[in-house]
Amino acid sequence: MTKNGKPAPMDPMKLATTSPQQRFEGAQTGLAGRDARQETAKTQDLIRDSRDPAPGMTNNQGLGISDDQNSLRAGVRGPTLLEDFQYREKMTHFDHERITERVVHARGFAAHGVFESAGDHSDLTMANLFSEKGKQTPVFVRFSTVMGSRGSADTPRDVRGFSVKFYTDHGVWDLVGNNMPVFFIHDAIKFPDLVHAVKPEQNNEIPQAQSAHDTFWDFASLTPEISHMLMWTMSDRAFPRSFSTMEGFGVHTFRMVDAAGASRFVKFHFKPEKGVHSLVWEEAQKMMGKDPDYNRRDLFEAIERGDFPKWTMGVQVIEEKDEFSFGFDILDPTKLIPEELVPITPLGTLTLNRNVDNYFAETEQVAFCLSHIVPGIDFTNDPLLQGRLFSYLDTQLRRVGPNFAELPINRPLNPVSNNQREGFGRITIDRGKASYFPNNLPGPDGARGLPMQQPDSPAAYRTVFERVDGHKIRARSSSFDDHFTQATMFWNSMAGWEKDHIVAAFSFELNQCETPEIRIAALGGLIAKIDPDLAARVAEKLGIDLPAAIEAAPPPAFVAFAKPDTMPSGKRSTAASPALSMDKPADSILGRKVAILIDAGVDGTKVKALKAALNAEGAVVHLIAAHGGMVKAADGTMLPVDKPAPNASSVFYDGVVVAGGVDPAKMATMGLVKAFLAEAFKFGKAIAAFQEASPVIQAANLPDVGKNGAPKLGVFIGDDVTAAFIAAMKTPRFRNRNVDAVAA
Ligand code: HDE
Repeated sequence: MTKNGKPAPMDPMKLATTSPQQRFEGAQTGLAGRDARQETAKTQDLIRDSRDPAPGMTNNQGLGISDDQNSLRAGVRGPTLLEDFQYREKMTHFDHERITERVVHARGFAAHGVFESAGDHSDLTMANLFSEKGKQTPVFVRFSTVMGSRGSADTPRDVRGFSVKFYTDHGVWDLVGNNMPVFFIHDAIKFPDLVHAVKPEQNNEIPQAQSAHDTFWDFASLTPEISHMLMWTMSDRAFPRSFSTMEGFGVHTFRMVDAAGASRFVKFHFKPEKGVHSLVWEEAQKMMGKDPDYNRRDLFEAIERGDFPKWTMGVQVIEEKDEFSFGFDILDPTKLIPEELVPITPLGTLTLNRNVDNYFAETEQVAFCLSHIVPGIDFTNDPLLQGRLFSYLDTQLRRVGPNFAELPINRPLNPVSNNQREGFGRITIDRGKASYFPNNLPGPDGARGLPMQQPDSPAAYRTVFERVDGHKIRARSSSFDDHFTQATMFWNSMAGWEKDHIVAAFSFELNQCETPEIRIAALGGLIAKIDPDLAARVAEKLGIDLPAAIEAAPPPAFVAFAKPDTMPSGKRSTAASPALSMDKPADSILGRKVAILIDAGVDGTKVKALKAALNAEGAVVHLIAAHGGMVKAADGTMLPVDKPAPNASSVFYDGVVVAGGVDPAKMATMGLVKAFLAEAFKFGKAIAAFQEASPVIQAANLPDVGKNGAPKLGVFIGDDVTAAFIAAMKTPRFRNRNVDAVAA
């Protein structure tokens, strides 16, 4: 351990000169007697190697630096000398600091954690991380937006990446998923088109991180397979309240394989402990300006204060005999399997418990590849999955370089041994003469012929034995030709307010398009085929005649489908799947944020009691005043202000309490306070006020809220509002307010 209590970093020289086997064995020694959590902490440290910083400044060659503030000059007012190797090393290193940003998912945020198996799942898979109850496997999880560049905001309307790197005993497994269970397209060959369409337009690089523009909707209106995914991206799922309140999905159908070689189809799921909650669009828009780092800050702070985000990881299991019984093709990535049809089998818990030490070294350099797989998991012939298998390795070779797997964040914890050699930035010092297989020369330790293939090892990978035959053909299976059934199912599964938000989203997006024909094509060619009510409501907001739009819509782009001999049997169903709706109350207020508005002369005892009660429930409480520093309470105690009002914003909080001050009438005249309350009301949040602060609520003019608040509307005024307020915070939003009347 170092002085500050952090585990001592590994010695870089030791890392370079010890073999992976030695490193691995080193990691295993001294573990006896420790509990599983310590063991995971230890393995997490292996992912954490860094240079031990020396107290004295040196250059990259270890040369001591006497003055880092002045360049070497010819005379104090003269030119800088070319001889200044110290300046040149520092500046050229700086000039090379950036690596290319990811072509999609450029903006990301990640944390370390652990997966703990809930039991022995060897009946399903031989993947060793699921082999026994309590078994812990270190993980690194990166969340991301898709469209925006690295410097964009956290809360645009977009899909969120949910990538999990499991450092298993049998190698690294990357499950590179999203927060939505389906995708825009069937075939990876269309991915560059999709991404070009949604990214900023090529003539002017506008707009950033938005799908609300001509090129995206032009592409979408000609691509009917997109319709189900559009329903997800037009819903509030597209701006999660927190990374810890969003679901994760593997999207494709994968396989799990047991030790006997038997395989089953699976869909991976992560269910958040805190429930699924999202922002609303106006809130998300405001946040992009007020705190573009909202989601990443929330995750970082939660982990720092020990509120570790958790998900239950599970799988939907489909026996091979049931492959064709769903009415859609389970290899089609635009389809989900309703949880009501195939419930989720829980496998264990994913917990994030440690922030990165260095964003670049870890979050930026982490290289996820769908092809990083472990024994017990296998791929299917989903054409999107097959295409991704190629793209991820290719992109990491370009972005991070051929030795990306040697970086601490990407290295497996178990030994690596093969004949791959050299390339930019090679860290391993490969010893001995032979770098080929087979060989019969002695290696560094005298043994001959290493490394050997491992035909009998349970740690060695074997692809599932599957017979595949067919014509060489550029065509899609006819079992992929149903584009609308599940889009309609999604619409049917939504609560009234969720439908309202989807209508508003389609309308907003299409009204942003500059070319009228694109609006007509999307409405008549796509939305009209999902649901007539949805289409009529969007048509009204666009000011377009629906029957005329249906008439005028261009045909979709040509796609070759095979003749319908591969159609699975089973009934297509648009019946609602309740699991898709977010209209559910929360079990707790863990991690929820509350603003308490205070002014000089406030009842400090009541404020402290309320804060303590909220903290006890796991909520985060900020005291907000007109200024920073301290506020003097009525009893003379000083209350520290967490945020001055101009730096805070109602949209950052899930609930607000007006505690008031000696002069509520003064507070009632403050525009910032009124705006704070109006926004909280508009976005359906719980609101409360101490009795003495009721004039402030009156002055905010919240529709239908009388003198004593309006409990049904989620507004409470009284001497003790604590219990009512906490209960109200579990209602994600109060939808019964007349929000159209609120100017916010
Ligand atoms: Fe990706 N995707 N993708 N994608 N994807 C990338 O890899 C790609 C797809 C996803 O946190 C890239 O390292 C193709 C589906 C996530 O670092 C790239 C296709 C799903 C991340 C790439 C897809 C995803 C990526 C860009 C169509 C959900 C962020 C940078 C066949 C199941 C990973 C990189 C991270 C990143 C290609 C479609 C999720 C270019 C070709 C479907 C979460 O390789």
